[in-house]
Amino acid sequence: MRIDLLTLFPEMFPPVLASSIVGRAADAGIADYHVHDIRQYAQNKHAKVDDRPFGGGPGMVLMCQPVYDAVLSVEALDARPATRIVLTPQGEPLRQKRVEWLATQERLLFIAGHYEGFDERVLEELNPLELSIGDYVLSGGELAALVIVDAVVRLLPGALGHEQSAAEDSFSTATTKGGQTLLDCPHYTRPREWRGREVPEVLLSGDHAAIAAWRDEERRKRTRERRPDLASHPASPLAPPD
Ligand code: 6GU
Repeated sequence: MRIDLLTLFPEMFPPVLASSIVGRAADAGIADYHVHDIRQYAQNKHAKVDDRPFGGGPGMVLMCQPVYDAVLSVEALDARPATRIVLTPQGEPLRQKRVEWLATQERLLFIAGHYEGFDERVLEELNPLELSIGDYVLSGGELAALVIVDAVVRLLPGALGHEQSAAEDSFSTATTKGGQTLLDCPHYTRPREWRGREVPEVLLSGDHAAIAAWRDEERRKRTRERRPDLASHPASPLAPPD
C-alpha cells in the first residue's frame, strides 16, 4: 500500500512512521509512506497558505489553491488511484469497519489541515472521504492521520508477527462476527502472584474450553459495565430481547 500524507507540519511524521508496526511494515515493503509539505505548493512569494475567513471570526482558513495543487501533483507521482481522506472533526466518526475497508485500498492520500480548517470549495472539488477520530478537538489533522495509518497498516497481510492477533483484539472482525462487538478480556503473565494479586485460577488450569468460556464471559461483563452503548447495540448479544 502506498500512503501519501499532505501537511503543513511534515516534521511530525517520520518518527512515528519509523516506529513499531508501521515502521516494520515499511521495512518489509508492505507499506510505503511519502510525506509532503503543502507549503511547497503555495504560489505567492511569502508561501502563504491560509487567510482570514470571509464573514469574520477567529482563526485562519486554509486556502484552496495550495491544497488542490498539492493533491493533484502528489497523485501524479504514482499511477495508482488514491483514496483521498481529509481529517476533520466534522468527518465520519472512525470505526473498525471503516479501517478494514481502508486496508483494502491500494493507495491512501491523507490531507491534514490546521487553523480553522479548509475552504469548503476545495472539499467540494476533491470530494474526499472526511474522517474524525473522536468527539474532541485536536490542533490539526496530523495526529489523526497517524492514528488511522497505524490502525490500517497493522491489518495489512504480514504486518503483524502473529496473524491471529489482528482477528482477536477489541473491535476486530472476529469479535464483531454476526454484528457483535465486545471489548477484549483481561490478560496476565508471570509472576503468578504480584503484590498479593493472583492470576485467575482458570488460566492456569490447562482446560482450554474453560479458559475460552471464562474469556468470553469477561468480555461480555466488561462491555456491559464500560460500554453499555456497545452492549445495547441491536446486533449485540448483550442487548435486551425485542
Ligand atoms: Cl480528524 N481533526 C481535528 N483537528 N480534530 C479532531 C479530529 C480530526 N478528530 C477528532 N478531533
